[in-house]
Amino acid sequence: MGEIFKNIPKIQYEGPSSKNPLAFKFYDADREIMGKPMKEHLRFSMAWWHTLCATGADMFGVGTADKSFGAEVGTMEHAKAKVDAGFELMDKLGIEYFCFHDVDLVPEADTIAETNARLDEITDYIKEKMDATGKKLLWGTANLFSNPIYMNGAGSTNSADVYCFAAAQVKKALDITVKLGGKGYVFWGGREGYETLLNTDMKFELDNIARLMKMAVDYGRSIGFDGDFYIEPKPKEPTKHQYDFDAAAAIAFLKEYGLDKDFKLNIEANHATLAGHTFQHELRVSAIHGMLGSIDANQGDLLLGWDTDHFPFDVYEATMCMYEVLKAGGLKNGGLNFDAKNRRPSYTAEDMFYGFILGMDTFALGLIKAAALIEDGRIDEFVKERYSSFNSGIGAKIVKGETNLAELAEYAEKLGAPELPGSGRQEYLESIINSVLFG
Ligand code: XUL
Ligand code: CO
Repeated sequence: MGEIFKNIPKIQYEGPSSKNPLAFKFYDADREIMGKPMKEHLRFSMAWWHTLCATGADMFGVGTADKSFGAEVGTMEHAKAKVDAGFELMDKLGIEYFCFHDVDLVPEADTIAETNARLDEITDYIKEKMDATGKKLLWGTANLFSNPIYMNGAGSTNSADVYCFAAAQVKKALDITVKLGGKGYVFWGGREGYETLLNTDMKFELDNIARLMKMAVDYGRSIGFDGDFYIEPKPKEPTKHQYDFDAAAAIAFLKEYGLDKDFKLNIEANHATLAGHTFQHELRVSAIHGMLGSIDANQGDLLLGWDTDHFPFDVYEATMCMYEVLKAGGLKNGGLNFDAKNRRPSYTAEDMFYGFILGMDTFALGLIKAAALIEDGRIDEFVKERYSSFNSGIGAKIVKGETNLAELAEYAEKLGAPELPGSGRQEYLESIINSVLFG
């Protein structure tokens, strides 16, 4: 197969003053930030589904982008053409990782046996390309939401037969993830939830989802999967209420069912805002539980109420994301997966590259600015100082667990009334952010 993106050169770093649309302005892969090259902090990944499959079709119209890559859509030739296109795109952008759902790779057949045979064939082809180029699989997953059989969920379905079909897909997706050396396996429960409690046994569904995950862990470990399992929280869409609503709900679920040793979270920016949280909030919740695993790097449109999956553009958000990542000690097995797509009117091949250049530059800037914020130190210092009343005296006794309610009540009575707790200084802190970002 010859070159697919013929008018796109290898994208180079040209620096902030460059006006070349096909160049990086901020992403300089080998530049060291806090002792590590940018590319190792960021571990960018291409999402097979948006990049190689999605054409921009929506509820009101067909696709606008041609993703046939010179082959007939729905054939194995097309599946291979997508591999060729994906590896060329990763090479031209200097992206080292990719992620997929099983059915992103091949057209789903009428039987699971035939689909699996197709997956064997395509992953042989992908593996050859990986060996030749050094590209790596960040994570794999099974699509347990598109097929009509999953209308009532997969792990949460009311049908034992459908549950087994889901199990078969998870098993195969794990097989190919291991075959391709992936260090992550994602569960995104788009249809694991309910439309109405009038027909739903919530406890039973939660138990069954946990059983499926437990079996996935047992199977994965038995075939040598030594990476992380991830839950990717999302509050709604397509299902009205999804059980993995947000990071806190997902962590509570994992702990309740004893899955927290094998699972971490894959936090998606657009899912965070759909849950009524900031991206940073979801990252912080994950990090404080030691469960910040990987990130789906995108951005929602806050004026729209759904998962728009924009390529990231908001440097403030990217900065606070990378601030959390740096503070958490980095992403180990995880990375920044662009679960992002071009807008429907941006339908050309060039637009695909502009999307990634935008996202990669936004996160490069975020990384540079997050490191600058940490090195500046004023925010950390303020937060430390804000809780300093717990460093000594009665505060230290509380933290050490060396007191009780009666002693604290006696202390309060003696005090009469405490002073106000000190200004939160939000506006001052926000202006530090601006001066570090733009100073
Ligand atoms: C859907 C979504 C998924 C997951 C993988 O909102 O984010 O593509 O990332 O299933
Ligand atoms: Co996602």
